[in-house]
Amino acid sequence: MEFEKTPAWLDWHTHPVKPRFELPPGSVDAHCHVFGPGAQFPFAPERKYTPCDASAAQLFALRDHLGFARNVVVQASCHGADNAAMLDTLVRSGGRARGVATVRRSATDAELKNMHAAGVRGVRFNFVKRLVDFTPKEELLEIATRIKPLGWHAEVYFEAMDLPELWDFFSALPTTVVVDHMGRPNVAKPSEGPEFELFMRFMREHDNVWSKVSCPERLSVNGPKALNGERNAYRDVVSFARRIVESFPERVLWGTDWPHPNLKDHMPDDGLLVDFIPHMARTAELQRKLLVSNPMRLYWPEEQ
Ligand code: 0GY
Repeated sequence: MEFEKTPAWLDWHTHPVKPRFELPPGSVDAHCHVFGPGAQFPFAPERKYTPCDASAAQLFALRDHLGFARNVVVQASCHGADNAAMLDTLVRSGGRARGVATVRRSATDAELKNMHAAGVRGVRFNFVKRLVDFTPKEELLEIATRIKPLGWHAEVYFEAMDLPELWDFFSALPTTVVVDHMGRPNVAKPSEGPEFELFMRFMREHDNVWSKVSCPERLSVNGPKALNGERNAYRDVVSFARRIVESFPERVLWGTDWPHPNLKDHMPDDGLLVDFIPHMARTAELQRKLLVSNPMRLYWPEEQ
């Protein structure tokens, strides 16, 4: 099928530099996506955007170029609940990728079992209104209850202003809960202020909650961009990410978010994005937890 990209869509960077930061051996890029290719894996009719293609082979080439050992491929909303492109990536990876799926109430136990065999270890619940239609919370809770015996977790995507409304629902989830992109703080506000403090309290009071300290390129308001050799990018995001990494070192994950859906302003150089890591995780010990031991514990527990 032929697809036309959303107007002003920004394609991923084709020639990222080599990061200067040396990733610890066995590092996991724990948040990335594949898009199609649309001709092979059509985008979902209910999608809110139409991306460029970003294939499994292109993801693996980036993994090798940057120096990651493994990937976690998160189902992108443009594929709805058709997980075929993501599952195909897991199978092609030869065990070097695990996945987070979108699952509807209608999924059968056999489908969940097949996804598990392919490498899925979580479901994603998306509350960002520009990306998905509303799903009733009781349906999500039912799904979370069904995936718990498989040892899967729930990954949740929401914006900071919606945390108060979602707090009780998240508290009721019976699994590990992974929050995307630090709960999307407004970094124009202080990292010690009430909005971000609420997120910190949420993590403090729920020891099953983890955070991806990812997407500085999406959150930054006025920091320098990871382009043109800038290895100290997105400085306005650093204090937020550092606070989480240093407060909850055992419950943080990092990912590139390649191929970076829906960026409006610029497309980062993924090599320079990797150089953001040592600004938030300042010691070798914190870096090893963030990039190796935490993602291995969550996505490859059988290797522990
Ligand atoms: C991300 C962020 C975004 C998109 C999606 O599934 C998606 O379409 O996650 C976004 O637009 O903020 O995590 O990739």
